[in-house]
Amino acid sequence: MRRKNFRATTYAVVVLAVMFSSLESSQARDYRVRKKTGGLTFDVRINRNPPVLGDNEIRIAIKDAQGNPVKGLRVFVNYYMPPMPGMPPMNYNIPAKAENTEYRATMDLIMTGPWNIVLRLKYRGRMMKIVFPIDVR
Ligand SMILES: [Cu+2]
Repeated sequence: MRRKNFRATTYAVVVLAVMFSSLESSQARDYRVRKKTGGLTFDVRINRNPPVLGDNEIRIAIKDAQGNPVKGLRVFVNYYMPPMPGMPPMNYNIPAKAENTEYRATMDLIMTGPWNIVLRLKYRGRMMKIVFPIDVR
């Protein structure tokens, strides 16, 4: 797997890709995941598709069973690479900031390959967890 010092090359490729796809909306480029649990619907977007080395912004919209945005939660984003032989653990936990009807955070993904994303929050006294894998390029 490539390490972070290949980041400049990755950026150059991304810049070119963006130039050639400038007619697409930014939404079309988002990496999207929808999950439901405990009566809530989570619409998750990552602003890189596929997710890339370096900073990736994650936005989480949470709606109740009536479709109303759920505000005022404390949402935490945990992102980690499964343990691999010969690699230091890569496991990060950051709070998401509430912004309008969404929660936002920036993940610094420091290696290509498989990562897991775990969103954690408490809703009406219950701990909730959403988990999904991503493949960082
Ligand atoms: Cu690894």
